[in-house]
Amino acid sequence: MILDKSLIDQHNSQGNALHQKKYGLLASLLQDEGHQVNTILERLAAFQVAIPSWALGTGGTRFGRFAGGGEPRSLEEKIEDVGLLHALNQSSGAISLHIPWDIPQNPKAIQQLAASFELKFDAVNSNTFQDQENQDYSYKFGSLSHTDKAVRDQAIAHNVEVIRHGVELGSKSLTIWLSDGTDFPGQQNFRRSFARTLDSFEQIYAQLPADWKVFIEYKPYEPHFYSTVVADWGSSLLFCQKLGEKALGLVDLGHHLPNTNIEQIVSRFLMEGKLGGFHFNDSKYGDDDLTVGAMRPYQLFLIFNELVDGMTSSEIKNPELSWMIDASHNIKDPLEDLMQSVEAIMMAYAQALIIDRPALEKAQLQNDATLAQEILQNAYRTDVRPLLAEARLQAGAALNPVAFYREQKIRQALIKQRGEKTYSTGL
Ligand code: AOS
Ligand code: ZN
Ligand code: ZN
Ligand code: ZN
Repeated sequence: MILDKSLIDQHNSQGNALHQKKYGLLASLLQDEGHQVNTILERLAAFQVAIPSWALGTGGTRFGRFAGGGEPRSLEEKIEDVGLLHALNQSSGAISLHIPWDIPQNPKAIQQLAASFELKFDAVNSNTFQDQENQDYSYKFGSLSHTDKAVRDQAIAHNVEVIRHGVELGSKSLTIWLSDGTDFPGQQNFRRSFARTLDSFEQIYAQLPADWKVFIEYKPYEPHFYSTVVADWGSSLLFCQKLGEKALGLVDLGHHLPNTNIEQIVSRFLMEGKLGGFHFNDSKYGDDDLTVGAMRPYQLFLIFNELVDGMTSSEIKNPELSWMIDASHNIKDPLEDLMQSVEAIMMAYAQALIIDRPALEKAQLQNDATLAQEILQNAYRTDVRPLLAEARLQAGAALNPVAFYREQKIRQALIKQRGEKTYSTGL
């Protein structure tokens, strides 16, 4: 589905008077506070969040899945959906693929299609958490950590194949989320599982092209309920440190036990130059994979506070980050959900950009906890949405992407084109 840009212009001119009122007020307040509004707008415009191919269809749970209608039926249609998102917000200029769900049959054509929407390929994801057809060995008892070398070799070969697909498309990184773990105490020896996994990681690492990175994602439980090999940021960092400079940690916001201080983890990774990127989502209980900002927007802001501090401090030497969403749920229109997620991420970023950092540092040195909180919350409680809207307006995107999407009845058009009962591959 190709969007007629003049429809966006029409939408924008209808909303422009109200927007200018809100934006003018905010811009002048920020200016008075000493912020360079144009610099903030430039940074927002440059910020791009990758969309996961598996979030374009409705997800599901082990209890069922409800098809949303008009879901993409192929890799091409997934790219078209992300292209549509990007046209609406100009902030979703990348897609993160998953192998084997997204094997490109004709990589050249796929690359051209993505380029026609100005999309790049972010990290490619491997999958050894499911058994695939025509596969020799099962991953029931693990993959890269398996006790049997033949199973490990098969999982290593899969990851190498994923790198090969990524190279064909111009991706520069591999994300490994290793589901391996145990369900019962005593089932495996922790130390030996770690050693076998490290050996497998090393073999994959050896196959990375010179300009590639590998992201090691951690998760404390699920699908296994007693232990996970890469359970936490400590394990991820350990693997990364042993592997070398191309190996970096990946923080999925849903992969922490309740009330974990994620912003401090982010700070630690940055301090070591070992933060690779994010899987943004939100949750109340566990790996809920809900819309970013739906539950804990303040936590997201505190994470961005660390990120902006890390990106602007000369003491931090961390490679450029991969900003990705990882979402999956049953009830929303996936495209609307992703627009909301991108907006929430941008909001947290914008709020972190307007923190009065010199004043915060001073308050910290003086141990003035009250003032430090005032400074953080002053930024957090600023409604920065007009800034995001202005950045979109200047980039030719829609002032209000969700409203535009509904006005234009885009989902209805997709259903007409693709059918009511479509199932996109994914979780
Ligand atoms: C699983 O819980 C992880 O979050 C993965 O990053 C991700 O959901 C998966 O790789 C998508 O297939
Ligand atoms: Zn994830
Ligand atoms: Zn998650
Ligand atoms: Zn997850």
